[in-house]
Amino acid sequence: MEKLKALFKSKADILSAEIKDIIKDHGTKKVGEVQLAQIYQGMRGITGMIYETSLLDSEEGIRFRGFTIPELQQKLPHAKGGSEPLPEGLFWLMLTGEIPTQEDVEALSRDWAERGNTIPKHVFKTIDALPPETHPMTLLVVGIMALQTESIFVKKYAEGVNKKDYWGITYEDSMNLIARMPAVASYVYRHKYKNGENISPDYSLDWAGNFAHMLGFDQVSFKELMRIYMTIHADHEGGNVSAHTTHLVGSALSDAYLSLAAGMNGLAGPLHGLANQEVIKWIKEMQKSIGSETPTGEQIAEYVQKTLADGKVVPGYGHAVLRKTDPRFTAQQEFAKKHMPNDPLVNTVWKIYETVPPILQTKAKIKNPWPNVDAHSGALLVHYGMKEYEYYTVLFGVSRALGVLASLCWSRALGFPLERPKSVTTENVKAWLKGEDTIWE
Ligand code: CMX
Repeated sequence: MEKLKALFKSKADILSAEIKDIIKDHGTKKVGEVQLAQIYQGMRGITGMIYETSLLDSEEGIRFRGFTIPELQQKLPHAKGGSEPLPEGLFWLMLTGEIPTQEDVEALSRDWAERGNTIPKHVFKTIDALPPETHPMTLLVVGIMALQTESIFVKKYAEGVNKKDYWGITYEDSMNLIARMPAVASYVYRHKYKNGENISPDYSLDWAGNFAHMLGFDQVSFKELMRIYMTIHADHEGGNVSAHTTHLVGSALSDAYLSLAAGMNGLAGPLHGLANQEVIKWIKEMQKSIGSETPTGEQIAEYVQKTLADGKVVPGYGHAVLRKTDPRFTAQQEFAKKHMPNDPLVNTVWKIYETVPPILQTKAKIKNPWPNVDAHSGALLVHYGMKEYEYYTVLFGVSRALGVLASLCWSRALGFPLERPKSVTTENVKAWLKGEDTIWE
């Protein structure tokens, strides 16, 4: 058994035993109260799941196994000559809780390169069969679904596998799927925007570097961008739509392919990952409406007011949990300061950052006026010439696969059961308010 798999199993066995004791000794402890409004309003603030790979603090943002993004930039191994963390290292960390060595990460790069090299032809044919106007996220999901023919979990389950072994076949499916995501995602890009002229993989590169290469962007700093991009978008604890959906669908013992595809469909919503395309679309529309590529703060403020008056959201701003500037936004801003400080679109993103929060702060109902991860990413991509903004969520998706599939491995290793919360009707609520229904008591 390879080192990562064996280490994961040993960690999972320890945690599994600890969880059994926690439930035995403390399983009846109350962990909070739920208000009626929370049930109607998207279950905000209700803790309802265990998710080991990352944890979100509303003030300081995401920590992956306790490490902040700046800490990951410092501690995770880098590519030769680079300074951004390799996403392979983050995956290792999420799966084991340990920072890997350079050697570990290089071995994982090679492992993913080998696994990524074998994609059946029908996957590409299935993508080809869809009409040209198909959204790239739909193409990605269709590609993942077509890959499901390769699921080891499905084959072993049909043969009658012992439930103690679910973890291993979920791990194999997850590793294979992650390894193949860059090839499928870059196929989607080249198919839709570059006349189907595909670029052969260069498996001497790391996972993100090879992805950049297959997309057709071979600049050294674009590869660095992909490394940090794939790292910071990977995970955001368990309750966000893509993570929670993957977890929920996986709890039915749907394999990694089915579960990730479901999560990706959630990521494709404009209030979640699709916001990254919406940000650039919104900026382009603003520039057009104002008649300037470099609008002033006042012009931006006026356009924001118009967006709000039209009953639309300002994309890239606000968050269900965060209450400060998203550190993933800050990481991208730092990258831009280093690589493209004078880029006009990037400068506009920074001007929007100065302008939008004070306006949103005046709207009491908006709980977080600060930018999230999606407010910055598009401008970085445009800088390198990737202007097809409908594609941006696919990049987010490739990265998100790392976190949600690492978590899926944990869920199977810890033997988590089918997820099945209770729901009630408003008739129940009304009857309960009148004292005629005791459904919660
Ligand atoms: N612009 C305008 N209105 C906003 C807003 C924004 N950026 N953010 C929140 N609001 C509004 C909400 O629509 C809601 O209005 P209603 O009561 O009329 O429905 C109200 O403020 C309260 O919302 P909230 O409690 O502050 O935020 P939610 O937890 O309900 O929603 C989010 C969070 C992200 C969906 C919301 O802030 C939003 O729509 N932002 C813009 C879209 C976006 O950037 N999404 C990406 C998030 C990151 C990611 O997952 O990729």
